[in-house]
Amino acid sequence: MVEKVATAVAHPNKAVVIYWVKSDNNFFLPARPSLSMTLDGVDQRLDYTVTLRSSENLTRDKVYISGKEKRDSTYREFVRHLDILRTYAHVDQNFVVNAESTFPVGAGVAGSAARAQALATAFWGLVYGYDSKIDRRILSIWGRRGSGSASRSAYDGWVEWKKGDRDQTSYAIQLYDKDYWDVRDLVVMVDARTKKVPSREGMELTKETCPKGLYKAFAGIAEHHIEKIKDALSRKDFSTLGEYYERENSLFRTVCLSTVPSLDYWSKATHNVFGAITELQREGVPVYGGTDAGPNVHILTLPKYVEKVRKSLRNTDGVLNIMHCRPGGASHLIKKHLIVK
Ligand code: 2P0
Repeated sequence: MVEKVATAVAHPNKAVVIYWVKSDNNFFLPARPSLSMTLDGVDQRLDYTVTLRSSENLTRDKVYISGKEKRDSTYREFVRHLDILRTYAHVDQNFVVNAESTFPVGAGVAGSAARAQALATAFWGLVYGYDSKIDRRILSIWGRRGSGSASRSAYDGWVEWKKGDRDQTSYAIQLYDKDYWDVRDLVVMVDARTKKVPSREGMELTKETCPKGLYKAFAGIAEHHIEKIKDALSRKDFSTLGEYYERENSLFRTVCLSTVPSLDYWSKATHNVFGAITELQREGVPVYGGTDAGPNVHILTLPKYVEKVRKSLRNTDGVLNIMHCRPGGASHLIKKHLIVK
């Protein structure tokens, strides 16, 4: 067998309509549809890069992150995802994975989405070749099996993940490309550490313990929120986009707080940042706040307000730094491979 190599880059995404809880834990089918903006950094790239190398002599997969061999949960996640990809593509060889990221994974921006989509895209390149026409629907499905939110990072710009009811019907579609509307996401970092309860575990807890009526209402309203946001996107109506982003965020927080034990992902600094957002809103600045399953805050705003928002947040207690993001690109293959040293 010939040794083959492929490398892909993928970006994280920020949900404005949130994925939280799986209806199927094997296929990673979501209990509600979601909608996101793929992210890239304005001052610093948000790239997750994966090089996949097949080799005749390997008796098992090997995983290197930034050149260091892993045998921990990250390794197990890569192998679990590779096993699924091998089944889809009828491949039975082992791989060396070499991965690196230009941003901290597990701490504020959806690193798992970028990681799983980079692996899915690299796998495509390795199996079908760089000249093949990429089928984004398949990449979305392949990414989803690694991490649900990775289904959305197959595309640039604004993306909707249809929840579907089986493996082949749960995938994302692109609504608008990254150049359609220059919305900015200021990721206000208040804690760079990995989150207390990982999303996957948190979702399971919610599924088991959140009052059924509350979760049902949260799941049931997603479609309506998606329709409202799609309409806002079509008209580039920022205040409606922001309004529904904030509604989603407060419902998500209610669901997390109503989980047992309560999932309070916020820290004192998170509250301070939301206080600063309220102040800015009072001054008429178009800013809307939300979080992922962690304490860092994603502030949506428009380019001309970025400096004002940054300035006011610099004086907010507990703010470590602010990552300035804009709509980012789709996952893609590159020819500059990472080398295992
Ligand atoms: C989202 N999150 O829609 C929401 C917002 C966290 C809060 O998607 O178990 O890392 O790998 O499918 O994709 C985080 O979930 O979880 C997530 P798995 P994932 O972006």
